[in-house]
Amino acid sequence: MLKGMTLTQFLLKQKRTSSGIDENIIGLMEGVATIAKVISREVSQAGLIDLLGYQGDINVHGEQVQKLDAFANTTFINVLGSSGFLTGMASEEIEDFYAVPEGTPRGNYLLSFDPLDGSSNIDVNVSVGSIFSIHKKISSGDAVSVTDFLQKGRDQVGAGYVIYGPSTMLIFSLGSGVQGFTLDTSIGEFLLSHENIKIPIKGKIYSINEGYAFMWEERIKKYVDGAKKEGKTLRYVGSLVADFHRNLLKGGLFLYPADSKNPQGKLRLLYEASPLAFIVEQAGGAATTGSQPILDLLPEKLHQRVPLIIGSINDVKQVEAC
Ligand code: P6P
Repeated sequence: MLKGMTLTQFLLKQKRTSSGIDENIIGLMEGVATIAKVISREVSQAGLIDLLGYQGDINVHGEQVQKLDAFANTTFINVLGSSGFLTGMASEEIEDFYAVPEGTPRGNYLLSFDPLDGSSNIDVNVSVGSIFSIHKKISSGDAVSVTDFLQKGRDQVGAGYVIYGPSTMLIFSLGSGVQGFTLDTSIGEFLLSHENIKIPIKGKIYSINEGYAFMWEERIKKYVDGAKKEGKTLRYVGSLVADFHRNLLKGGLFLYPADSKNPQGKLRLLYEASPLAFIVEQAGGAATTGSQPILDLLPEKLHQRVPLIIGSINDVKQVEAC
């Protein structure tokens, strides 16, 4: 029984039993845990220290950047940028990738991340999250290149997310199952609370923004009609990490399909769909664009958008059968 184990104890145990876990990965995951603690502290205090409201900046996608988005992005860069575990980072908040400067300690890994997803929910105190994806550097030479980031999701070394909700949880996989750690704020430690998470093969929940029903393609309409007839219930927070996490634990399906407004879909492949697809497949679920597995896509651009249908494997198959 590993429950209650600290993140450090768990990672060191993993290192003993999994060849793919080296000191750099352990250091990287400990860095992510530190980032999660810092962002959790700020998110929980945001309303009090006037971090809310718009900073006035616009990010690469033309979206107004909430101050906490910027804070979260800076935290990732500050904690891991010169940690010696990474050669580069790609963030939703930065147009181009961040190359760890020459002369700074560099490791063999790359981190792609959405520092604070669902940030439009911050002002109304709804759960938000951070999502991260880890690849190994594949280009020759010491410097990182964009091709290092544009790797298939199936080649991720690890991936995970943090959900800043009633409790702060770190959910991740390094390729041997999915583990959930809950932050014990009284001692500042992430403790193993959800060991070897498996998503139910079928769920009673579907998550989609029904406000866009008039823009859906026919087969999405057909699936949703069928789901209603089956008596499934609709749960849609509007925060990807919150919707995904609920479905991971209880079973269900999240859909953000392409539609006439977003012909490529809205969600990003590199640091949203791909890491969550890695998690869900490790947990026995599935993730597809509607026509092919998310993890088999070869990204062409850092901020590439993709349709996302993800969750219980039988529910994903039901959509594909429509
Ligand atoms: P819509 C939040 O802005 C986000 O990126 C995801 O967290 C969430 O799943 C999605 O957008 C919600 O989008 O169009 O339904 O408001």
